[in-house]
Amino acid sequence: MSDSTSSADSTDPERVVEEYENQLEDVLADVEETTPRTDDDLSLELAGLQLDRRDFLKAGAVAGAMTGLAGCAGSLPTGGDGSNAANTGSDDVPEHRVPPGEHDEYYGFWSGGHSGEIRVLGIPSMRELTRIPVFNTEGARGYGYDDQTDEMLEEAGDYTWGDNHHPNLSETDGKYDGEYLYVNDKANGRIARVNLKYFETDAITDVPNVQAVHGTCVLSPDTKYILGNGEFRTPLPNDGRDLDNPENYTSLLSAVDPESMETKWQVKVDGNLDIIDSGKEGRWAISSAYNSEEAVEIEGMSHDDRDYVKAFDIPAIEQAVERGKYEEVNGVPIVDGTQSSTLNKGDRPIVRYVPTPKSPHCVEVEPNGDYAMIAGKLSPTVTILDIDKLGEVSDPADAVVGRPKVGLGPLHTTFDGNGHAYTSLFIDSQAVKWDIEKAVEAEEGSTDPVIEKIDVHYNPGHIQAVKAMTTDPDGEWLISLNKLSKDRFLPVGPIHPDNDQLIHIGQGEKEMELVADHPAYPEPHDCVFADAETISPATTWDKEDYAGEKPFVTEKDSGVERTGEQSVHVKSSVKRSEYGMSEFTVKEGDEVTLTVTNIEDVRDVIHGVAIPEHDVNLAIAPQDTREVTFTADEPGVYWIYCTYFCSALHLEMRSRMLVEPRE
Ligand code: K7E
Ligand code: CUA
Repeated sequence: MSDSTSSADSTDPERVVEEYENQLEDVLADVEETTPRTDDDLSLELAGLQLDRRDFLKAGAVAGAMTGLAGCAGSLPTGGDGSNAANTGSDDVPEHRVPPGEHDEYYGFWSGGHSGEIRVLGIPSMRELTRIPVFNTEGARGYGYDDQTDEMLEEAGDYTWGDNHHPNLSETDGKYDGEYLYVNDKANGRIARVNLKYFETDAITDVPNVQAVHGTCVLSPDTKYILGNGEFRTPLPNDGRDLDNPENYTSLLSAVDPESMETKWQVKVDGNLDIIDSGKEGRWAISSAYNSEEAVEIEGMSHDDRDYVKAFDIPAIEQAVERGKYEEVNGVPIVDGTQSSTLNKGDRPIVRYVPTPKSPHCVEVEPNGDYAMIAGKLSPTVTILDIDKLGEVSDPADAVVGRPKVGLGPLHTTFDGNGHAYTSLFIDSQAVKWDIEKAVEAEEGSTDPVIEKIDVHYNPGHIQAVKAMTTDPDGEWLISLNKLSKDRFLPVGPIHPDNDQLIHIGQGEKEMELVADHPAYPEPHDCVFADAETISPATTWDKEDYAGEKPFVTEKDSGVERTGEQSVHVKSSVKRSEYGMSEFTVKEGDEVTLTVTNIEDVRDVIHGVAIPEHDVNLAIAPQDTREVTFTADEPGVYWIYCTYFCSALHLEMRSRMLVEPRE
């Protein structure tokens, strides 16, 4: 096979690298030409730490590469022989394939990006177990088709899609409690909750006053809030004022109550907020941020050499809210956390602005809760923030205690619980493993803490080791969530799958080894893992969980009740292989509410209700009830059939809806 048009053809690794380097040099030359600066401009003195000029020029080039080159850069395939083979087969890599009939050790919850769904994988096998629709509608589960989920989506803005990036598991005492998963919608500024008893989305909140909820975390250790970063700066309120006065735009951090899903308070800050993670003690939440320039175009956004990470002092913010020091916009108290705010003067500022090299991407707090790692993105470094020092130092810059140089395009960091950090390098298409304490001791920009690098395919975003976001990670497995797959799989047209790669790290004392490639439907960003025992999904529904909201329809209850001149309520049970009624009659123009209960209590016997030409599609698990309301607007005979293959008589499992002409 040959491909003469694509410069991304990675079958010739040397050509790819050569081309990439040429392009990088071109960008470098551009940067030198178009932005003449003095050495003083380029040296960053932060907490006594310095980066050299070359790093920043390279970082400038990276900015171009992130948009221009990344897609065609790629990197060397693994193995010096240029083959695409993974380094499997080494003796100290445990079996990652799980034999038929056996279960995985971990649940992995993957964000689905702009597919709007959460995907559930078994780890280490990477087998996809199910998908949980969140912001999208989904036929197989009837999600968005029954009245309850349809209304939930409607009340959350009635958008047809979402873009979820950051799944977070609920915690009690700093441990995953297996109850809920929370996830952001970057597209429409929402946060959703997935109930892990039923693996079903049960609440979505449209967060007021923000567009683009991006970074999201729960406040450790007890999920007091779900914290969401409003990434895009907008006028406040965004009602037509200040259209072209960007200096009046603002970004907000929102705190959402995990039970009521109401937004309790918001904090406005300078610059754009990006990603967030919580310390382990419930006091600090740390956000990366870019565009301290507050520009509205790309050149301006990355003009300055520094940005500010925001460290939110949650109890101090709560106190400001209690004392009434806020303005209320659209029903939410908004506290002023900008640099000039009076709430940031005095001895307990509510937001600390920590200077970092420009445009950092992610923040991850390591398992001990001592340090937050801020990946440089445009700088080849990771900034290490000492979390305890945030409340002690008078100059927040003094909370920076390390800045190792790890490689080009550092985006996200993860941990094995044995003192090592692993950072994804978007430009280098590598994962780099480094020693945390060594990095704190080393000089700024030192490469000494770097232990090892491994190539990934291609261009990684998030990187996650098993349970890395807990106080007690397991090590062993690491996943690199790569944005591009290029030629790694059979071609499937121009929209390629992503490539999630499984890497063995053991307890961090061995070499990283690439174990498996897994194509992923676009576009996962992040994932989170829990021990299999942590999650206890129901195998059938408990009707008490919907008592008072929906009836439980038995065979005897099945029937048609006229509720108005033009409305009927049809109730039906369903079991193998029959509906409670083999037919029912309504009148043309009737609004029909159809309530169906699956009266079986055997696990995995699901029944469906599909009514052709009426867009009716229910999926009903054992002991569950679903309702749908629709209009029977054309007289005629309509066959109702079951969509789930439930028994040998599944095909014969039918009912008829007879729609009588209205006289
Ligand atoms: Cu880096 Cu939205 Cu977490 Cu994507 S974000 S990669
Ligand atoms: Cu019930 Cu098929």
